Order: sequence, then structure tokens, then C-alpha cells
Amino acid sequence: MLKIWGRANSINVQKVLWVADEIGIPYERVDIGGPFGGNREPAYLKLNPNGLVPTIEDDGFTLWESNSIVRYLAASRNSPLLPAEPKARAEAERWMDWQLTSLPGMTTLFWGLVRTPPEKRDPKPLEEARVQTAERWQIVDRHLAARPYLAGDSFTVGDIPVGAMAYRWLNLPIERPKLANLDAWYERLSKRPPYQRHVMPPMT
Ligand SMILES: N[C@@H](CCC(=O)N[C@@H](CS)C(=O)NCC(=O)O)C(=O)O
Repeated sequence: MLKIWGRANSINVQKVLWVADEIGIPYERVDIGGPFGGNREPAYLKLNPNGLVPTIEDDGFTLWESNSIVRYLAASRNSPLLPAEPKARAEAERWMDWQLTSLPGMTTLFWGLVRTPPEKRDPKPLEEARVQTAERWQIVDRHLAARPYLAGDSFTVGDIPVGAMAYRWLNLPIERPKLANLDAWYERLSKRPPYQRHVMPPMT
């Protein structure tokens, strides 16, 4: 059975749980990282030298990096979530790479507003991150004006990393520009039970 190491409130673990549930892959999850610890233990570092979550083991194959895991799970199960046609696949994968590189402010906002007590928050970097991140979400919003999902007409792996971030962006206690296409896409994602189960629980 697929084994997933990682605490369920990690966004990177959530992506993996979400895609596994979309495809219908049974899995066993082990709590590790954050308050559970264990991720700096030698046994875990042998699986993932970064000491981060998630990591998976599938039929003797070990893999880390959440977006690579999402791609691998879809590819190994021949799931249409990873389109076979190269251009369609690139459309989906491009958004996975974009999520990793273009939303650095989301980490500042999440840690500042969810994992830092109000009296210890530094408002300046939070405001800078909010302004920059709002601009980045406008890129997604404009793209979604012409298509229901990031890679086109259907839901793909391209929606997973950005979709996991969108939940946080749209539910953090911050001022946001009204982005109708982003909201409509989020509504579509919110109807998917795996998104509800793994991404939409309260942020902790
Ligand atoms: N690029 C990596 C980042 C992994 C990462 O930063 N994981 C965080 C949780 S979201 C982590 O392991 N933090 C240490 C901990 O949970 O103790 C990926 O996408 O898998």
C-alpha cells in the first residue's frame, strides 16, 4: 500500500492526500513533522535528506517533493489528471511550477497570521506579502477568465498546488481584491470531496 509520511495540516502533504483521493489510491499516512517531530531522525533522513514532509513510498520506490509526488501518482496510475498530450500536460505542469516559485508571500502570510500570536506579528512584511500576493492572484484570475480550470476544460494536476494555496489565500483574515474568476474556480474546487477533506479543514 502507498505510504505517505507527513502531518495532515501541511499544505505540501495536503496536495498528496488530495491527488491520492482524487485517483482513488488507498494509502497509509504517518504523522511526522511539526509537533509530531521525527523528521530529523536518521531513519527519516534516509528517506528524505531534507528532513521535510511529505515523503512517499510506493511499491519500494521512495519519493519526496510534493509536486513531483502529485505528478508521479497520476502518471503511475495512468490518471487523466496528468494529460498525456505534451502541450496539455505542459499547461498543467506550468501551474505547478508557478505555485512553487511565484507565491512566496503565502508563506509569510500563513506563518504570520496562523502560527504567530497577534502580539508577536510584524505588520510590515505581512502587508508587503499581502500586496505582492494579491498581484500574483490577479494573474490566476485573468487566466481563469477564459477557462474553468487552470489547464483548460477539465480538472488536472495543475489545479492541485495552486488550489491548495487558494484555500489559504481566500480564508486568511486579510483584505483581498475581489477576483470573480478566482472565486468561481475556488467554488468549483470546493465541491470536490477530496478538497473538502484534505485542504478545507481549519488552518492550523
Ligand atoms: N518543496 C517541498 C517543501 C516541503 C516543506 O517545506 N514541508 C514543510 C511542511 S509544509 C515541512 O516539512 N516543515 C517541517 C515540519 O513540518 O516539521 C515540497 O513541496 O515537498
